[in-house]
Amino acid sequence: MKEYYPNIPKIEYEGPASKNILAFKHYNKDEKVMGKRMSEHLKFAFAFWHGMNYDGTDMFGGGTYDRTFGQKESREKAKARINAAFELMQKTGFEYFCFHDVDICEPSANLAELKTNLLYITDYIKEHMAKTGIKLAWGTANLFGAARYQHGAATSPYVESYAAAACQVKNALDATIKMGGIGYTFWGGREGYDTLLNTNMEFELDNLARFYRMVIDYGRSNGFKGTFYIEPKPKEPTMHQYDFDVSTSIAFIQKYGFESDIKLNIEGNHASLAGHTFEHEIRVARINGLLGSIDANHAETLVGWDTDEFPKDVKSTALVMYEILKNNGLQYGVINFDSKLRRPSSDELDNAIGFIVGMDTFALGLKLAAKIIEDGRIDEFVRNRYSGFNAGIGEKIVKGETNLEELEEYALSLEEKRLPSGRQEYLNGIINELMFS
Ligand code: XLS
Ligand code: NI
Ligand code: NI
Repeated sequence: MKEYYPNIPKIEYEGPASKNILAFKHYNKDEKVMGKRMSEHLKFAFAFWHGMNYDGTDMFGGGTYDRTFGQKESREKAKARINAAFELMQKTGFEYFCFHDVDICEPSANLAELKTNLLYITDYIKEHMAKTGIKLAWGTANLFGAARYQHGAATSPYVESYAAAACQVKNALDATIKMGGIGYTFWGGREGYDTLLNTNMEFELDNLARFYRMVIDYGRSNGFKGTFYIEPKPKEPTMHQYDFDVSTSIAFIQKYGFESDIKLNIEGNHASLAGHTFEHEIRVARINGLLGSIDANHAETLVGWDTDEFPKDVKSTALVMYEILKNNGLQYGVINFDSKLRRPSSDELDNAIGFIVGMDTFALGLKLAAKIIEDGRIDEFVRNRYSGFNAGIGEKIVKGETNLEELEEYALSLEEKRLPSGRQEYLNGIINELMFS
């Protein structure tokens, strides 16, 4: 078979001293961290859309990066893209991938063609999966690119758009089931509004829930045992998106009773767009038992939109991996990479390097998170901070054995005193110390 990336060798672990950019310095897949292999902690999934399709186009100009794979727009090009993707995944060591329906096949003039194209290309992908052992993490449908979704898909005021979305999701879910995916993602790119002046929010949300119910029922009755995920994002492309952040999405999941089927797929860049840290969003999902999967792309926070960068901030990945370790791993998902090329990064090596550096950043984060937990000072500090609730009146509060009268009596018996320090300076110092020890 033709080699698409002759300049990219199989990426091996060479250790921290290596100066070879086409090598892992920290991601050593068989190395054990807290009793588990790195590759079990870090189930990396390769995202097709930016990984193989994005060509650098932005609001101000066209593509800068060659995504033709030596072909003209056609089925041959779609197949070449799949060949190239599997070559890149094998060379960089990805064990999973994820896709939008439209990413993996040639452009389709209508829904019927998309269905046919998807059936064809998924047969083709399955051959690659069988040969390489690479697995499907999750699939999804692109319900935001086509003009038919200009007012939304499952929240559109138009039945035609709603039905089209149902058709596309049915076929994308069939494709996911066919390729053995462990998840299916709902990302509501156009599920929201641009102005409340033309929007019946209550009706749109009820309709969205009816949509998800139909998708879940269809999936379950067709053998899908995996997890459905909502991927929260507050805005872009719409002014306000209904899956604003993890808390908002949990309220939706709970209101409509989807707890046993839907969990969250949390993206770092979407967290910052919502005014949160990545670790905050994961914490909220984790403490509510709804952590599903991770979309690991990172924000360039100063620009204020979804840049979908490769992860490069070790402190952030450490705090993310800390949450994941506290969750006993991602029980229902993977860490997908949506590492979009920078528009000026127009060389074929840049894509591979983005993935390598992203994986290394997560490996460093994992090691640092393990150190934080093994060191124990931060966890101990947090435990001690709440120790007043372990005995006496505090314990009675926790057990629900007290009331306002008793608390008033207790409060009135106290002398005003200075409270202990929150010690952020000390705690951040510990992280720096562990990072460089
Ligand atoms: C866009 C989203 C999208 C989802 C999958 O902002 O991140 O790429 O991950 O539809
Ligand atoms: Ni995403
Ligand atoms: Ni995104």
